[in-house]
Order: sequence, then structure tokens, then C-alpha cells
Amino acid sequence: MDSGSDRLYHDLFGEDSDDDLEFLNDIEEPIPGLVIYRNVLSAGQCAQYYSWLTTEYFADTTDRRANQGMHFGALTDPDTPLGRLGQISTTLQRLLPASVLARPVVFDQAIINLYDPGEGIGDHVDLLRFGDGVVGFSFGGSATMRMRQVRGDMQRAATYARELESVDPDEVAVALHAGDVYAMSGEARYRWTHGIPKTVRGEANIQDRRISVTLRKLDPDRINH
Ligand SMILES: O=C(O)CCC(=O)C(=O)O
Repeated sequence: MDSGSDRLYHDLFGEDSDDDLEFLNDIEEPIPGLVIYRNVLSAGQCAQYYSWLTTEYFADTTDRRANQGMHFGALTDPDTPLGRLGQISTTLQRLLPASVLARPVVFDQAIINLYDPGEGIGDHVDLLRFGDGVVGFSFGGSATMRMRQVRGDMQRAATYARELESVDPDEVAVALHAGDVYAMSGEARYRWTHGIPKTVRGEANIQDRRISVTLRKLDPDRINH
């Protein structure tokens, strides 16, 4: 990492330990445009986020259908928990080679998903009203996210999230653990579906409650898509 990136990193993550930087040597790109950073947030930070997200979005136990929260507005203020995730995601993008992402995205929308054991989310392409560049944070239990190349109509894949029944021998499975961060852009964002299947090899994919936070940027020219 050059010294500019070093400064940027320390501004956000603190000066405490250079061990924290190790994940930067361990960046995976399993398909073009999908970048996985492992263990970006510590176990302590994950526990704090999990607890804050639960209180903020899912505290009403009388409403069992509340499994999704949304936030609209700039995610840039490091004094708010979601703003801090926005800042971290911008930093991570800046640390990538330009070949992966030409310019970092500053996010203004967040979706918070809660998965209890046995639950998942259908295969889909994120709505086209959001621009290129989506970053996801994982808290709580682990999950496998699967990605499949879009073979039909991309617009349809973007409006119709349904777990695909067919077998795709070319699908890519990505293990996501608390503290990991993924970034999707370009081909991975538009030409591949992503989803969290309910089962993996005959067993529940989610074994312990998981909460994800995905950050996006609204595209004002495509607001009706
Ligand atoms: O839980 C995840 O990491 C995936 C969430 C997702 O696919 C979405 O919000 O569109």
C-alpha cells in the first residue's frame, strides 16, 4: 500500500495495529467485478453493529414480517454507524487497482436484511435504479452467496427475485462470514445474479441469524427502473 492509502486507511480504522492491514493481501476476485475482502471488521466491531442494527431495525418482535430495513440519504458521516460503513466502503474501493473499479462510489442508500435460520433471498440482479457499484457487509451468522451468469433478460432478473430451481454447474459460491465485505461492479453487478439460497447441499444455508447491510447509489436518471 502506498503512503496515501496508508493514511486513508488509518484515518478510518485507527492506528492500533498493522495486523489489521493483512486483509489487504487477501483480496479475492472470484468473478470479474466481484471483490471480497475478508475480516475487514473485527469480532468486537461486528458484535457492536449486530446489536445496533437489531435495536434500530428489528426490535419489534410483534412484527415477524419485519426482516428488512432501509435508509435513504448520504452515507458519509463517520459519526453514524451506517455513515461509517459508507466511509469504509469508499476507502476499500480507493485501495483497489483502477482496473477493478474506475472510480469509487459514494453511497446514499442502504438495505438491511435479516435472515433467520432456513431463510434466504432469491437470485436477482439489483434494481437498475441503483447505479454501478454495490458493497455488502455481513454480521452474525455465516452464509453462502451464490452467483449465476444471467442467461436471459437482465431487466427481468432485476425485477424478479426468485430462487432458481435449475442446476447451474457454472455457478460460483462465495462464503460470507461476519466482518467480510464484498463489492460488486460491472460484470458482477449487471451480468450475474446473486442470491442467498435457503439450503446448501441439503442443509439450511443460514444456521445462525445473519444481518447484512448493502450500500448503493441511486441513479437519478433511472429512478423509475
Ligand atoms: O445478504 C446479502 O448479503 C445479500 C443481500 C441482497 O442480495 C440484496 O439486498 O439485494
